[in-house]
Amino acid sequence: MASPEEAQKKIAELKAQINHHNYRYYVLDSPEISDAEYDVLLRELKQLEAQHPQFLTADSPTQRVGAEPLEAFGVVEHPTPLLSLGNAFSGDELSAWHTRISRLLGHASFDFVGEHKIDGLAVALTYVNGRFATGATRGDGFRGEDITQNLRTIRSLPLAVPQDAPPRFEVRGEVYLPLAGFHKLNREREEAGLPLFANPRNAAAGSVRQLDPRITTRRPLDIYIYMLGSAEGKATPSTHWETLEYLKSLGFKVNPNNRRLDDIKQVEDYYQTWVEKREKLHYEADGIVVKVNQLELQQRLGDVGREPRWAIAYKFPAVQGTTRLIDIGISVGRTGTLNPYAILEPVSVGGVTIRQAALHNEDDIRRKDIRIGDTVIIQRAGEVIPAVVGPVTSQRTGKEKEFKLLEKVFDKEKGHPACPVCGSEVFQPEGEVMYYCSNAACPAQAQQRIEHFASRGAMDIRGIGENLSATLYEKGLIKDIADIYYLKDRKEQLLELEKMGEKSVSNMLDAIEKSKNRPLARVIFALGVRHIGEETAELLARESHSLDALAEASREELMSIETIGPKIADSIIAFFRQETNRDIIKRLRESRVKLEEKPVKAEALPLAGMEFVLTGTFKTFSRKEAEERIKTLGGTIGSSVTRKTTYLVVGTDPGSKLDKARSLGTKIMNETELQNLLNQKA
Ligand code: 5U1
Repeated sequence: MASPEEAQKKIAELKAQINHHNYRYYVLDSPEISDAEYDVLLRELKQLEAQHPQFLTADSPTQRVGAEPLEAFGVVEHPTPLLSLGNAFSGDELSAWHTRISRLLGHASFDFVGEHKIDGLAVALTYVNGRFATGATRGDGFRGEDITQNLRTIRSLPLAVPQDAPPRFEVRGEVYLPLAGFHKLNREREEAGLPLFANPRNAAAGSVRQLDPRITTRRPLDIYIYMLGSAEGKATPSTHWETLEYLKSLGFKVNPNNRRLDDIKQVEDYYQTWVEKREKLHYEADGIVVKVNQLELQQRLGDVGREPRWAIAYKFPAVQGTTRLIDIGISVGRTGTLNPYAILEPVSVGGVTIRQAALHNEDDIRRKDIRIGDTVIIQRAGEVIPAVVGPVTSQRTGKEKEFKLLEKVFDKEKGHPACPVCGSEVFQPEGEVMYYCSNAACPAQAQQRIEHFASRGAMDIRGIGENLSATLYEKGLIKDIADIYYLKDRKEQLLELEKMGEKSVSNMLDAIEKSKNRPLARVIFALGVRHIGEETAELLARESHSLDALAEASREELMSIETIGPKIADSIIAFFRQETNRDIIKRLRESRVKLEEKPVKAEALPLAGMEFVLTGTFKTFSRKEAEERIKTLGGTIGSSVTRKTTYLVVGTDPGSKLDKARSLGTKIMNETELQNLLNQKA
């Protein structure tokens, strides 16, 4: 054990460090260290304070829940504090918690509820006389920020609840950004040269804590409610599980993965199930939350510090590892961006050997102070490319080198920084963080443009993935995207390619043929115009109705479209001005790719006025495809079942939406019925 003097010094150091990281995490939404590293610091402080209680002060970060609310928002006083959770990092720690509470409860019998601990932003919502009145962040646990207007933009948050709800009550839950939305947002930010969000929590927090709710509304945020904070004037259930059911009946979105669990063995099983399946979730979760089910027993157990004794977060093992950053390489992206990536000493993280990881851009590297030679923390999440979280500065030797992109790509013979693939000059547009290769015909860009064109969100040509697009390009079978539609004349050469038999060639050619009728928005997105993501492409398609009209639009005309600013307008104009791009479009038209769409009055469409909500997975189409077809026929897509919903479309493994639809008497249809309806109305 450390001497009292050493402990006092270390406690002061840890407090300063943790306060700094709290500020970065809660206030700036821009952490410098991983959650796992933060947990280590906090644990060390807690341990030292437990061993030397004379140094425990009220202002210690172990006694706080979050950070000061931002002044820019109004401040909301929480009627009862928003607690945070103690952690268990192993089965032994969970078992110790169980023993502790069993003893405190005099071995009364009780059961548990298991929930997912979602990586999002904790919020408290107050309803008065049936209406959503106030929404607040946790803040420091006592006072949070008033984010009512921004929360109103979340479509799964009920703005009104049934008449028989308590006249005044508060619920608590987690606002989160689904992983697909998080990756899309970061892709768009990368293309727009904006700093990236480190994780879905920061992206959700950054989206909710926008002073302009119009920005929040464009982010696909969602919310799960996980408890009733308080309720006045009405009796409420006596167990947590029944409370969750009750909250569902009031119209709140409650996580369908919650489970009532009989005993601690079932808690362990629930945990193990999700350790194995967590990568399949549509959100990021860093553990499970275990709660004592009986509310009366929760009361008896009470709180310790700012943490309830009746609940604990049982954390998933971190999918993180540390290794040495040998060097930083540069790859060239589809739009010509020079993308730094980490070259690592191979390390096994969660059973997968990692040799390379994403580093995003030079600003990000500098902000995180990552240096070549550093020991770095690597994180794997879901299917995505592993990322470097940050350096372990305590392991520095002094020999680490700062990374400078322009020095890295400097070509001595040419006397200037050059693209590492084609040797052309590089440039950095004003106000952007990325550097670009100036050669539109750069082979790295050309090959990735083909891959992007064929990708799922674009023309969705099954079969032409990363590997095949590279082979087709390298073998000279296609040199640009228009050549894809002339592959049918090169069947012999296709059959000579490795792993390409009659069947796969014919499947690929069928998929190419089918892609000719994709909606105009997809074609615009597929062209890969810089700064044009899927949403902007949809907007441009709605406004222009044809690729020709878009190509001919002036800067002023483009900028008169809502949300199109000078950067996007200039990018569109520059794209269509290029001779090579005009030639590509000409050949797309000659091969009968649909480049226009008839303007149709929305109210005249066959599904006008109908709202569809989809739940579960489908066999014959992806959810995106189904949504697109519904929208093309004038229907709208809802994210949750409300009284406005016309149909709930149910696939396999439907979520809680099915219960909600049944309780509201909403019409329910299966996949085949939807197919029939769409075919009949098309
Ligand atoms: N699912 C869930 N997440 N979560 C976070 N439940 C839950 N409960 C919490 C927190 C902080 O706190 C209560 C136990 C007080």
